[in-house]
Amino acid sequence: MLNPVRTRHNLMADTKKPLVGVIMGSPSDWEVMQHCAKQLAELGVPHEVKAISAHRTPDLLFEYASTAVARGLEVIIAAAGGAAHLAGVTAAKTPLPVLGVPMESKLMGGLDSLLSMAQMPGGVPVATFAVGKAGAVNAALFATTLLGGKHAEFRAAYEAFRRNQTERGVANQGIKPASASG
Ligand code: RP5
Repeated sequence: MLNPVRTRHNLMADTKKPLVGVIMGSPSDWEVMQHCAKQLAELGVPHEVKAISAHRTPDLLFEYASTAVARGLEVIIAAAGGAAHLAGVTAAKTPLPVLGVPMESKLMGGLDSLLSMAQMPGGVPVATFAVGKAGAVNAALFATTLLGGKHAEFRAAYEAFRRNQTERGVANQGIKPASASG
């Protein structure tokens, strides 16, 4: 769960001015979205994390999205589950790229979230990622590649991440077959 001392809709996850806004429909999404924030932190990307709901706090979301450019944000990552309208409504109120992360849901395992997020009408794009942790991490990586087009340090950080990942894969090719006795 979000650390209650650090939530309050204004958590700065970095002392530098945030370039990425990570928002989620509920503090209950933090269990998954912490992996997004962790990945951004590991890449040195200044970001902020907030719980804002398209349904429960719509005015707050409108204010957040419509002031995002003026506040210096360059990418917004929006996570929500179920009737997952957060990313779409955010995209409707900002010209910034919006990356959506569907959360797993109790009813349909996140398929409802995925479709709610992905099936945007033409003209208002949301780049929708995989359900759950993989989507949370990939949204962070993708946000970093977007920033890399303008900021050389984030391009370099992303390239180093990919290099390390490949090196680890090359070094760990061995699979230990399960023993017959189990
Ligand atoms: C969505 O409803 C949230 O993004 C969350 O995934 C889901 C459940 O929220 P809570 O009832 O746990 O606050 O809006």
